[in-house]
Amino acid sequence: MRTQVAIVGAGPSGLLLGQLLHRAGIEAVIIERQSAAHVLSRIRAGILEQTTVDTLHAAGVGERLRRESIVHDGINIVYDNQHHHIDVRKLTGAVVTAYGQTELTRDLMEARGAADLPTYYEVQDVRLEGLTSATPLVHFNQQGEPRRIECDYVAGCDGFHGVSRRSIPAGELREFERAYPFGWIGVLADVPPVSPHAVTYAHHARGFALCSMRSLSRSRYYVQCSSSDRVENWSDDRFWDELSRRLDTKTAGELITGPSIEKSIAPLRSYVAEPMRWGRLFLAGDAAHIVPPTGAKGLNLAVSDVRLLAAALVEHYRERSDAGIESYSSRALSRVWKVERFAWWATALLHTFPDTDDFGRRMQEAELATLTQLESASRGFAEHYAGLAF
Ligand code: RFL
Ligand code: PHB
Repeated sequence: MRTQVAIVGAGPSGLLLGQLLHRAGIEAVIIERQSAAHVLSRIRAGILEQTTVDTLHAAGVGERLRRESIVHDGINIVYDNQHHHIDVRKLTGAVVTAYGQTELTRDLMEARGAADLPTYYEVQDVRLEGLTSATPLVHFNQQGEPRRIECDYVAGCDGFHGVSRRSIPAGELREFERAYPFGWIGVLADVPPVSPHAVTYAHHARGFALCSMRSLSRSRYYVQCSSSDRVENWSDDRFWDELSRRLDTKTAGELITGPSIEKSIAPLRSYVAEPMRWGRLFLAGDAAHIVPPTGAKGLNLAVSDVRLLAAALVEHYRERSDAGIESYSSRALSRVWKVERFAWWATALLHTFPDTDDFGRRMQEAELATLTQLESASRGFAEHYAGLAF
């Protein structure tokens, strides 16, 4: 088959790119390694920046988001048994929105289905060819049948473990990485969130903890755990007990617990691949970069890449100008690195590191006090949390 843009991966990056291209009259085919049900079963992000929300509205998929999301004026920071509020709206004029990645993905899948756009799920053996030629090819198998897409461009939206980034020769790619000596164990439960009007980030000697939500009756909680830990080691009782110990007494007293409906461990990593374009292959979202989830930035960064990429492709097809294509990688990376810095800094601020000495611990406490007591520091945090301008 032939199309203009072949998109590898039907996560939020690939589906949003498909939707933006469709609205601009550009043809795209999406291929995805997993089933649609599997993609929808992955519990991940929950917090959207204003520009992400605006992009979803502009893409015509904002209706349910408008109805069901929860708008937050700010966030809470807990340490030393004290509860602080950073009023993001007052400090920046912007709000943040709680809406699950699962719901956003479902909205995009439904829009794609309603427009009858081609998506191939459960594909295998994806191979990219001719990426520096005028006619790249994407080979794959579906139900044992070999298939091939001829296209003008390939969008690698296939996440950190995808095939796209690995299709760039090693000598052409520079990789930057930082692994952290811990992960997060997350629990989803049908209980009302302990703080429905703001996500709560807690720093504690026992480790970081986070209280978030998917709706007014569904909560998402995380606690820092060892990177070699296993879900089987965490009964629901152990999880709720550990979470309570890391919160301030008042918040812990208000916590409503219940049976988990999902429990998983995520490793924490910072990673950037440069450049984000090689010939006619573009990388977008987690295929090009990973941030630790502390700043709630991964999905938002994926959306900002896709916005830039869609605009570059529209410029190419409508105006016959490749200026956007030529500058895609450098423009995307300039935003990526600032967000990487914020996520790395927030991770260092809020977690307990196994090898930190007494001096390091005092520095962390002083930094938390500065952040919550000095308005210029709170404002800097709020500006990053609400999302950097394009
Ligand atoms: P995805 O979501 O990984 O989707 C990639 C898709 O590509 C498919 N794929 C292939 N398809 C075809 N052929 C191949 N060879 C393929 N290889 C892979 C995969 O099956 C998959 O469907 O990447 P995408 O679209 O770039 O989206 C990125 C986001 O998913 C990610 O950045 C966020 O979830 C990160 N994140 C958060 N981001 C936020 O903005 N706010 C948050 O609050 C937030 N919380 C989180 C997070 C990530 C977490 N985990 C699990 C790492 C919380 C957690 C715990
Ligand atoms: C989430 O709701 O899953 C979530 C919220 C804030 C974060 C990370 C994850 O920083």
